[in-house]
Amino acid sequence: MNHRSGFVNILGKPNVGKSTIMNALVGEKLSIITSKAQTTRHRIMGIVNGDDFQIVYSDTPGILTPKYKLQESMMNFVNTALTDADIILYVTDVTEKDRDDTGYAEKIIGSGIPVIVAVNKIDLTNQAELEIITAVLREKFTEAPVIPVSALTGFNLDTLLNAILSRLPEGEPYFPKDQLTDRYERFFASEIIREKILLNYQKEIPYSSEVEIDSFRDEKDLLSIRAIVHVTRDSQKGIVIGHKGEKLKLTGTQARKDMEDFFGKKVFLELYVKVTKDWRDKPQVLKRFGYRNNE
Ligand SMILES: Nc1nc2c(ncn2[C@@H]2O[C@H](COP(=O)(O)OP(=O)(O)OP(=O)(O)O)[C@@H](O)[C@H]2O)c(=O)[nH]1
Ligand SMILES: [Mg+2]
Repeated sequence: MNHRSGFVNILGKPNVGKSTIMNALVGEKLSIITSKAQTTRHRIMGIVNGDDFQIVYSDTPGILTPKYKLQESMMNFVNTALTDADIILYVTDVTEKDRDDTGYAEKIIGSGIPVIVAVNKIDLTNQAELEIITAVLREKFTEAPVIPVSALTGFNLDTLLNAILSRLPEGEPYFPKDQLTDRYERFFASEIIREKILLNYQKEIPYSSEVEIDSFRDEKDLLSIRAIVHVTRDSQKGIVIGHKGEKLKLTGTQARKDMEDFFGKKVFLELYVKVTKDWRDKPQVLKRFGYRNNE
């Protein structure tokens, strides 16, 4: 049989479990996961190889109506992913209420690209409810298989994988077969820190924070990393640092432990907090942080 290969772009509203699904399908924690919406801000590739296939997944930010430039850039990642997919894996979950207040499902259907719909988090519902949800989706996505899954328990991910494989176009691999992702170590280091910020802080702090890796030195037995947490306003700096620096210290310790697992090495991590006023709306700063905007 000929070799097959293609881009499977994972799209859907925030918090439905896109990143959890990609990590489960790839078998590595490439994307950070939290219970807060808008955890993913970039497009992150995860590559899975078989003897006769290569699947290039792209995890993307959740679809939303942008309110500031950072979110515009997040939606640019989504829009590109809509145009360069061989297969769109549209993820929804059993708790998503208004299934399409952005009108994006229509855009996906109208793209003419083969779609697979995954209904995630079925561990949170029962058969009767699930049947109602899938019926509504089948009515909307008439050409697409609608596959109930639980990324958390792994339930039915094999069916999802088979649906992907059966639609994968013929072609040579796009990436070397030992390559796992398109991102560098620095990116994963910054994301691991951001995950802990999402976890440890409430209200606007997670949405106002960005992590920049200031230096990343690989010293044989030790990774030495210095990172800056950028916040948008003066008042946020103290909150991030916390009383006697305890909160930032906790965040750093948690991040360091995860990094040691991820990189398989001892890590020395220094964290600083800096106010970079309104960074979320400044094109030059956003560019430095790895976001693109259509200007
Ligand atoms: N119960 C249950 N929870 C899940 C499942 N899959 C993901 N979650 C949880 O749902 C939350 C969101 O998961 P993510 O994978 O970060 O969702 P996302 O769609 O990537 O979210 P954004 O990046 O914000 O767009 C996390 O708390 C996950 O643990 C599932 O199958 N069952
Ligand atoms: Mg995500």
